[in-house]
Amino acid sequence: MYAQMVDTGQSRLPEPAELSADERAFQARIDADVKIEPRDDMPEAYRRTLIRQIQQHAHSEVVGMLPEGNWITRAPSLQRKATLMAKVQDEAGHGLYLYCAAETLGTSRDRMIDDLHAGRVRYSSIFNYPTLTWADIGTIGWLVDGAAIMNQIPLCRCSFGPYARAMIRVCKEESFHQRQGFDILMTLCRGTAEQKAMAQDALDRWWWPSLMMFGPPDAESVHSAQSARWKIKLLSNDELRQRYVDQTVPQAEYLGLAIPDPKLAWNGERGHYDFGEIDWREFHEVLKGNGPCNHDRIATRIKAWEDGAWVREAAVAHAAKRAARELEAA
Ligand code: FAQ
Repeated sequence: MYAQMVDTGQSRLPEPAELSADERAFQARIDADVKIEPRDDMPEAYRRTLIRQIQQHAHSEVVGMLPEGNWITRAPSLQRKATLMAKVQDEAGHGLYLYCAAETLGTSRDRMIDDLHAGRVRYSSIFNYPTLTWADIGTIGWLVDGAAIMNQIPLCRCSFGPYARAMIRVCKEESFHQRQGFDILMTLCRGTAEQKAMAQDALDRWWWPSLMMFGPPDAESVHSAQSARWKIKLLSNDELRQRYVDQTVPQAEYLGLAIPDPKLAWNGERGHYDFGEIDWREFHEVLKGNGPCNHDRIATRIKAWEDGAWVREAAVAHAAKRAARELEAA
């Protein structure tokens, strides 16, 4: 039995001798890089950790449509509008794959949505910030999708099969999103002084929240040790954040924009950029629901869900009629 497997949320991991035979056998499969599939036997804590993370990820994709959707009617050209619409639709698709992946673990879409609306589960902190100008749309593509790709590429190799497979397609699409964002910023940075200032202002507001996307520092990350052992997390929050800074700084230089961090400096000894202290109080406030847009985001999602009830009811009624017709024909 797996009953003794420790839950996540504790820093000390059990020694191999403390694990039951089933737990040791499960860990051996993980260590041998065998993918875990939905019908496989698995510890309850592994299942719960994945449901938590995958549904948080799914909710992030769907709530993440809101700040960008806000600009579809105001995109500066037909081409930009078409591209942004395609991107926002892609995010809905990512939510769909992820909800499906979570459902294979025994939860339901209705339950996950209910938990989101009741504030019982999280979505990424980044989507609680407002999109004030068109440059914010470029910056979300460049920085937010850039951070999402950095985090998700390792997830393509994570131990749970449906999550790993979903991530392959998601990462391909995120890569296109990142390029469309960078392209918007290139246009603005090569434009008038006012356009360049708009791009700099957007970078100033989104830089620090994008670093927070990777989660708390490793020393304070409650789930990391166990998730790493189970190969749900292949790189730590801090490792991914460092890689992201190293990758993004030259891109900002190419755009001619300044990263808003006076402590940012190349450290030749480490072979990485040093960067300033993140304001973790702000992160925790956003997680507590006190970010600039938390209330608005959830209220908008609830309204969309309620307004769409008739579509779901019609689909169910249609499926029932079709099933009845097929039964009659049989
Ligand atoms: N926001 O112990 P850890 C995207 C919570 S997709 C909110 O380190 P873990 C696409 C964490 O849940 C972006 N909460 O946790 C797009 C936990 O609380 P809990 C989403 C956060 O799970 C682009 C607590 O803090 N990506 O952007 C955040 O091991 C553009 C302790 O943290 C994913 O979800 C945060 N930033 O590591 C869409 C990727 N960070 O649950 C539209 C998959 C931490 O105990 C437009 N997820 N927390 O109540 C992951 O890789 C992990 O879950 C982490 C957190 C790395 C996010």
